[in-house]
Amino acid sequence: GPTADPEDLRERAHAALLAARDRTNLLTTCVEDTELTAQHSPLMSPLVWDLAHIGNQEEQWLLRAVAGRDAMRPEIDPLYDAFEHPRAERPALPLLAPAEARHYAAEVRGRALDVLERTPLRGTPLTDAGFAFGMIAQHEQQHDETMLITHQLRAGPTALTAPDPAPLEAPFAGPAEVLVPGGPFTMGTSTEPWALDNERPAHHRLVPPFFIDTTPVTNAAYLRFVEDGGYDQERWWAPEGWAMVRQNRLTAPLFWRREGGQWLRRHFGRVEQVPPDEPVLHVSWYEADAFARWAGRRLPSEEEWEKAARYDPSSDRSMRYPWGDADPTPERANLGQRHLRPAPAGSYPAGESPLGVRQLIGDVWEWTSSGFLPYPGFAAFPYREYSDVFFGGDYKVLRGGAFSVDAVACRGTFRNWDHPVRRQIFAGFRTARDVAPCAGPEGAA
Ligand code: AVJ
Ligand code: FE
Repeated sequence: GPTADPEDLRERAHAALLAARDRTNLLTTCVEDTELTAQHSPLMSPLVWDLAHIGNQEEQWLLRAVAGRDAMRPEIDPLYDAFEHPRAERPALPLLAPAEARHYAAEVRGRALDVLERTPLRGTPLTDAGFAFGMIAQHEQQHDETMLITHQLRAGPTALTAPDPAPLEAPFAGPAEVLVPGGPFTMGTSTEPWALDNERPAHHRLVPPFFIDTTPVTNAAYLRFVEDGGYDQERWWAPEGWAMVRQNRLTAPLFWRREGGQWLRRHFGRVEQVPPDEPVLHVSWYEADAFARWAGRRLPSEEEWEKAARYDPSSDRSMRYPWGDADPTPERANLGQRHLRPAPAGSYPAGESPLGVRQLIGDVWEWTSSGFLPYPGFAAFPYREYSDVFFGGDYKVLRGGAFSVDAVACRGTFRNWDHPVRRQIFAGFRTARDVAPCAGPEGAA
């Protein structure tokens, strides 16, 4: 659970930094160096950019901001400033070569661990409870997830392997949806030591009662939408979503194709049948929104999602996770790239919420209906470019993390966001409805 003991937090920060670097090393050594500098997709940076950017952010925050050191290589800062160069242009920059990037990141890390050992973890906002160290471990893990997306987009045989999640022992037999009672709940946090600025502060929200799916929407369910002509019918789509479908001639989620009467998908370098029981993956917000409308339902709002994930009716309070305040474990959630895919819908009974909602944490990011906005009382910290500059833009909020997300960067309060057209991220969704049934064309439950 959360702790205020600085020595425990120092130990946690140390472990989180080492775990992030192990993952970074795996993602950047499992392919040849020539693959690190290649552009695998115009949507992504070359892997070697992420690697040096990880080191550069760590240098800026842990060596310069926390420890007051001078820049090691001031001339490279602009190359690794995400706002200076769009991803598509990064391969053409005079980037550090793979060996140099590794050396730079390792040198920064050696010094950062030294800073972690010597820094009192109370007294300044940046170092209180080890915040800056936790923030940098989360930042590295976020870029590790970004690099995992690049691996999924990369052509050729996969360079990564992991065991598949366990199959369901029996088909999930619980109810399809769960009623979340109306009333106030506490959204966001003011106590989670490493929560990022956009998760703060804790505040009350009044949420009317609603129904939410017990599990994420499966490939089998999504396929019914596809086969019902969902991508041919304007009526299910938001106007911008319909334009996206027409312009790009979309017929199914990213990486899917139909062949010989079967639906196949390319998943980490292998072609496989679309697994019917797995949560749907690689859909844009527009596709999630259209599916929900076709089903006579809607996406949950961000506050509905968080209430479903954190509210405990028996104690009338918000917990850190659906299962309580304890940290994630492999029994509770599919996180941390232990698997390279989501587990079948209905998995992880040990991770369910008090109301019985499953897989809110891990497996697939879940699109919500909400735009990315600050909470009342928001204060940008420690830099405006993490969250503040994105508020009110063309972004939708995603919640809950995915198999690709490390536990250090995943909480009941954690907020992710992306453009509603994005499909390469590890995103799926679940649906919701008002208690008074929506008058959907297919008829609500
Ligand atoms: C929170 C995932 C949207 O990757 O763009 C990484 C995280 N911010 N470096 C992103 C982030 C700065 C961010 N997301
Ligand atoms: Fe970054």
